[in-house]
Amino acid sequence: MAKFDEYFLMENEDVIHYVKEKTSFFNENSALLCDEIGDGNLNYVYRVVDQAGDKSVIVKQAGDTARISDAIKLSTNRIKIESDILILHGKLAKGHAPEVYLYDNVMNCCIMEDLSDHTILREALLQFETFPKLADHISTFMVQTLLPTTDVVMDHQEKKVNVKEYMNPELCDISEELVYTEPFNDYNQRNELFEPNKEWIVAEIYRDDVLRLEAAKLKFEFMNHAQALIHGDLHTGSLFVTKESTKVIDPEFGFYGPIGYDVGNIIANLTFALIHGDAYGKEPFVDWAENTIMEVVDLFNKKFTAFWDEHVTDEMAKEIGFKEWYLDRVLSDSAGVAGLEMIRRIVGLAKVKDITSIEMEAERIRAERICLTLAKRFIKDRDTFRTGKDFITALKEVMKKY
Ligand code: SR1
Ligand code: MG
Repeated sequence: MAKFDEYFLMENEDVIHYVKEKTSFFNENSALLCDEIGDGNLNYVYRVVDQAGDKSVIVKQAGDTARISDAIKLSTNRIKIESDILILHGKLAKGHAPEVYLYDNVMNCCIMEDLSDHTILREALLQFETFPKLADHISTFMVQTLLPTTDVVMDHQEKKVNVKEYMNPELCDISEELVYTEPFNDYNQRNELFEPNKEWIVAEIYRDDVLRLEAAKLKFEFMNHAQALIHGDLHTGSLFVTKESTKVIDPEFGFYGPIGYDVGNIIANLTFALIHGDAYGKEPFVDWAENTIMEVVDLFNKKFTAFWDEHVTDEMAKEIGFKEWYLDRVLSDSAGVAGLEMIRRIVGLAKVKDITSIEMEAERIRAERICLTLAKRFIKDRDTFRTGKDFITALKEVMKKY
């Protein structure tokens, strides 16, 4: 039996042989180097580089447990979902997804374009770098990948086939637990609270009955609203950027869910970057982040409306007022999800560096309290957030309070 006819978790050397055997990307005799470069929670990511030339590829392989914990058992099928969605995103939002060269359902891996001329957005934001085209790019990406996969635009029978195709029960379960449940009750006892904020969080999050009820409503929205094929994990660690280009990676959490899940994740993670900038007194960066959040929401609204007008196919969706009603719901969900993401990244297991890297204790206490207070408003008052200004006004009011 040939080496790659049966699944095993590869080491660096295996990955080099694998790429040579499965592709003609490199010359037969090229001296290749391979490094594990992944810092994600679930998969193993390798970069294979030709030492002589400037060619390189990325190999991503799924293990049967999460990279961060053997206790989290996962189906290796997630790489199929990821590859399929990346290919679809490449078609729907041209230039905003890496090219997939090969998907392998035996080794549960895919080989894709190396984006090493780009940097991970979260890392760049932590250095207070700014990206003038980010809001334009990410709003285009969301509208062009989300709306075409809804019943508004797509043939309804094909859409139902897609809903089945993209069932992603195990990864959805991670989000249902980590985003929608544990931050509110710690029932799996794996939340990690920043000690100086512990009592405050217990009082403000665990003991807020109204908040927990609204989170429960949003949880069932996430599980039961097969609205569009969403990315499912659209945070700043899933974006690769240069000043001129934005590429979206890692759609392994993709499934048919509410559009607001993607929009809300972007809003929340840009807010983390802003709060991090504020903690370090980086005013120009904070101004840029504020404008970017505002533009993301406003451009999303504008492009969503234009795309709808041009592409709507469902006869009832053409009724006067329906588009506005539908978009209002998307925006409420987006605000609600932004709030949930902000709570879970501070209270729950999976944190973000934007907050954990704040070294001065007083600043971290303040940053967490700003995020959590704002998050509660996003969730409880989610029906009042419609424009970029609505989000930024709330943010400024909360920041002033602390
Ligand atoms: C166990 S996975 C933890 C988190 O990492 C992923 O990027 C998702 O955001 C998930 O919730
Ligand atoms: Mg990821």
